[in-house]
Amino acid sequence: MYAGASPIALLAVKGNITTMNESQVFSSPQSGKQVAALLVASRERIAEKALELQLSASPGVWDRYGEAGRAVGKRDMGYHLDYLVEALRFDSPRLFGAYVRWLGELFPSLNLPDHAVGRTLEALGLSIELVISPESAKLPLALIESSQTAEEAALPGFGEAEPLGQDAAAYLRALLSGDRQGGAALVRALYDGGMSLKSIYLDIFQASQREIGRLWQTGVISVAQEHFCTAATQSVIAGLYPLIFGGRKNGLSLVAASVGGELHELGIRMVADFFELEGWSSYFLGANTPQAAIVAALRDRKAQVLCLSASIATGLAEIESIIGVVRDRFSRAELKIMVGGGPFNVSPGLWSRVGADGYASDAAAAVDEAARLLA
Ligand code: B12
Repeated sequence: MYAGASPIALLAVKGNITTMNESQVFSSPQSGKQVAALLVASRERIAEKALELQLSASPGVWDRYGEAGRAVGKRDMGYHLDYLVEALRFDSPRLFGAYVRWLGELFPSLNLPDHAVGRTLEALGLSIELVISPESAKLPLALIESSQTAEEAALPGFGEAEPLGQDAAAYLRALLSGDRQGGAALVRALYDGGMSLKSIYLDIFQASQREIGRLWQTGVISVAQEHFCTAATQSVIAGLYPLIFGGRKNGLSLVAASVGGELHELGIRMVADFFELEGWSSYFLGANTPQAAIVAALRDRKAQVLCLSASIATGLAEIESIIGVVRDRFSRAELKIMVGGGPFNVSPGLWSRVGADGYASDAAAAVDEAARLLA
């Protein structure tokens, strides 16, 4: 799709378009948040222009993809821009670096050549410069450039999976062959054989879900298989609930949710279940939860802790927003707010920049962090 777009061709195209847009005047913003707002306001134009640059730089290459290919190309440019915006908004070059690394793993499965990521970012950078002015574009261009350094490329990206243990591999094999009962039986056998529920969650469910992500990203399994496996694991987890719920309570209560727009819910569900195992009363709201519902739940449950999850960086602004809303209604002394999920795992310190009190990399660490915050 991107083959044939040479940097020289892109520069030539840039020359033409710069002349066309010279009349645009924007102020020169200081902060990442301000530049992010400019990019959001011009999202459509930037995506359109970036695609145009790519098409002009490689004439003929895109013809075979037709209008549908053009629409997909523009949509994807929008996604790249969204990640850049979040990295700017939260002052996290690491976030965009991880995204670019993730693209590098995704593109080969779409049969795109090695240089496709670089060319895509180049077109995006030029387009930003043209649409929002060279002065305002300095920060995003620096971010794009830094995302391609060898140092960034060596850091972990999104969704990287650890090598699977034997049991997790067997569980995943069962699910990928469509055998949900087999997967459930295997988990039951592991439990009866002495594996703790926490190990089952982290070493079997979490490990296999992350591997599923990698298999989807690299084009090995279909979206249907990913959906099936996720649904199957949710039902296997539900089968374990008699072992988890109904134990002694410690009088503490938490609300756990994925924020609006965020459809991933298994990670935050696991977090809620680990609290439950430690005697907390958990109130798990699932995916895509509206702000008002979170506030109401906190009030009804008299919760001491709120756990918010984001698996994709585009949920970060919503996390920051709901934290602001909650802070207006509950004092820091009465409620602690914790965040977690993929973006927080790849970008150290991001948790504090969205306004949270704490963060943990997995469900086990989440319970410890809550205890530390309440102590
Ligand atoms: C299943 C899945 C989906 C399902 C989710 C269904 C569901 N009911 O949950 C569906 C199909 C909806 C989905 C959609 C998408 N997905 Co998806 N998905 C996954 C997958 C394969 C598994 C998620 C999961 O269950 N993980 C297992 C849990 C246990 O891990 P976890 O979430 O990290 O949670 C642990 C910790 O992070 C931490 N934690 C999590 N939350 C919190 C909160 C607090 C407070 C604390 C303290 C800790 C904490 O504790 C958890 C337990 O230990 C992941 C792969 C992966 N690596 O996770 C991709 C993945 C997250 N998805 C990905 C993508 C790209 C998407 C889509 C954009 C795809 C698309 N083009 O539409 C959409 C986005 C939808 C949206 N708006 O949210 C990418 C994200 C990469 C990136 N660049 O950001 C991943 C990484 C896949 C990949 N390898 O490429 N997805």
